[in-house]
Amino acid sequence: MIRHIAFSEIAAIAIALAGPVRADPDGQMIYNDLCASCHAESRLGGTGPALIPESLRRLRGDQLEAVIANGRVATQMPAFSATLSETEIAAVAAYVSQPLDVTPDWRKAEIDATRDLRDDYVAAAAPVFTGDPMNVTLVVETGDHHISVLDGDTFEVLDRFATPYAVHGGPKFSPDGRFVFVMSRDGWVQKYDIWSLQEVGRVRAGLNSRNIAISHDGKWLAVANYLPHTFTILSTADLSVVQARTVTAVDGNESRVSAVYQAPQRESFILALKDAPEIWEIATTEDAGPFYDGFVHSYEKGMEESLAAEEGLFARRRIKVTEPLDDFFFTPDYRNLIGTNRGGDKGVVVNLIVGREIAELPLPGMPHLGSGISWESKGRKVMATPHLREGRLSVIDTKDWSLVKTIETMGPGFFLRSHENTRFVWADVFFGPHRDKMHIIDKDSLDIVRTLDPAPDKTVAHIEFTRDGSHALVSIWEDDGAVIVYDAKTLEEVTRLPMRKPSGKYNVWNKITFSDGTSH
Ligand code: DHE
Repeated sequence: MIRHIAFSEIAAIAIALAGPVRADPDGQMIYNDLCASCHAESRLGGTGPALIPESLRRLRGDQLEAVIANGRVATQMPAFSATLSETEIAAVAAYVSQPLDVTPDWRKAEIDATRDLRDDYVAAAAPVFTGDPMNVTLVVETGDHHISVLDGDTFEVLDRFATPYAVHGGPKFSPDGRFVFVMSRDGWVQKYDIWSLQEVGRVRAGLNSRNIAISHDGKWLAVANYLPHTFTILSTADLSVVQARTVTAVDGNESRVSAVYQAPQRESFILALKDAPEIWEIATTEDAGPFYDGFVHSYEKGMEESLAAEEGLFARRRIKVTEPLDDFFFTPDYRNLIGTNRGGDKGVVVNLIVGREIAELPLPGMPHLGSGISWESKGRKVMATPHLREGRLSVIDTKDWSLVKTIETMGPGFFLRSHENTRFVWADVFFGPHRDKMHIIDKDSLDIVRTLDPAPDKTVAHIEFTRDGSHALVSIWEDDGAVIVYDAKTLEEVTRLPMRKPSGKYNVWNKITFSDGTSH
């Protein structure tokens, strides 16, 4: 007699023939066992950085797996290749790449709870070093998350202090040049006293942040956040939270903030909204009236009510644009900004006084307007921007917005710098086979007059000048890197200071005076 075999029996036989079943490794379980003690079970970071897609996006291809397998030099991150199999590493990588189920609240209470003011901080009555405090230059060393404080005359390292993990963007100085504020991609803001050479404290103002800006009077610090969709305003005095404001566009949807800038003459902050065709201006003065006159006309009919101007300190003004704009360059008078669209193929000029777009420029190849600088060239004010996807610099007349010249370079660059006391503009070649080159451009002829080759096969990038413009400091952007000091006139090397993957460098005087030739 033939017996009918049930499907479950067939499945059982098939499994038995195939041998023992291997369950897929559980990434979350491994994470909780091995990673959570440093990165927190919430994945929002602890002694280690946050492990969420917003902060991991910069690791491309299999870089995330490679970090888990091999660890990170000069950090507490160990190598797990001996403990975990390749599939287990892949499972952990997949787990931390998933968005959080719920974005935690990160408002005043949560932020204030992270505020950590140093007990051992003593405010010095005068600088504790003999050099010129206005000629101090900070070097961000991303190799081991430190900042070196350099005397700009002797190039002596006055102090080297630990920063939060992954500092990004320019540190911001108080208007008197005494304090500096530094921000990390995980949203930590650190306050450091240059006179005392001591950290004052830190606070976590966002979960994933972009940059910071200080108000014209030095009282407030704005933090642009991707996560949550807020900008945070801190008191610079004690890092307490004044506001953590959700960024809600006219259509009711929330937006990330891709950057915040100080507009000193306007006594305001300008916010670039990543996901909405709006720019926000936030007053940093009680007397916010004049900024808000006459802007409602630039909005579509029927929206006036939701756009009604706010008044007083931190009043918001919305400026409507055709599409979301990122990465701003400001003219030195802060009347106009140039932003780029998502496609990265054009620049849009927005006049901040009338609150609308006034011109469009063809800028294909992803202009990096945030690195744009301006200078006087043959009697006219020009600005130049590198392009992240093309080996060229676009030079634009800031009066009529015409393209003055396209300077062909040896590859796409990231940063530009000049100074009022030099004839030259320095431009790096950040990407591609010529990343070890540095172009020197004549401010008037707009020709490349020299190409430096200071460290063959190494990335050479980002430039800063001393206060008087006599020397230019350039990073060899490598783990065993250096800052090279050049005589800005002869273009000869003066000295080389060993540093751990130095990135940006920031001179106190050039920054607080908005020196011509620095990006803001
Ligand atoms: Fe930056 C400044 C945005 C990737 C190093 N970067 C800025 C600013 C913005 C910005 C909006 C101006 C803020 C300020 O200084 O207040 N950066 C972006 C991006 O959107 C981009 C392309 C992608 C991202 O992941 O955020 C990006 N930036 C990088 C890097 O990969 C760099 C080279 C290495 C790093 O540290 O992450 C880098 N960005 C810098 C530096 C500055 C900066 C050093 C300050 C330059 C200055 O001279 O002021």
